Amino acid sequence: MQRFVARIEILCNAEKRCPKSLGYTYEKSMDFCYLVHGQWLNWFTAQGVCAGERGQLVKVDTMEKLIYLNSSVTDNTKNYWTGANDQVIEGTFEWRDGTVLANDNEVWGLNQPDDWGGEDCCEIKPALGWKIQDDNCGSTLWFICEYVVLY
Ligand SMILES: [Ca+2]
Ligand SMILES: [Ca+2]
Repeated sequence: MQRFVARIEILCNAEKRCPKSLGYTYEKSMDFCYLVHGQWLNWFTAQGVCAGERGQLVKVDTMEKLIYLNSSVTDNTKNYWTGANDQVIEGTFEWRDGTVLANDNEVWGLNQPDDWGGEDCCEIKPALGWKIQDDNCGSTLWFICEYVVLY
């Protein structure tokens, strides 16, 4: 019973734990805490910035979350790093938590992923219908961090 009560308290505090002082926004419907960074960084450096904020590059594995993010990322001239990458196994895109982004997930843009010229990191690309594609990890893009509540 003690453990159950503690768990409920932590869940209720998820919003409170979202670091709004760093500029993060909390979206209650998805229990989602995120920040769009307007800095041009390669994927690795961007992931490091997110980790420094106790987060990770954003996980966007549902259309609901992609559409929500697109409504808050209004600059359609920028592409935005997400966490998915196939650096470990070519063609298998994983998020930071080890889950896989299936190649038939509807968040992928048309004809993506295509590994064009060796692309291992995924971005949200407005010019591609606001969907996801793989890009060169060394490209410098804006990026989105997701705060991870550690239970
Ligand atoms: Ca690749
Ligand atoms: Ca691509």
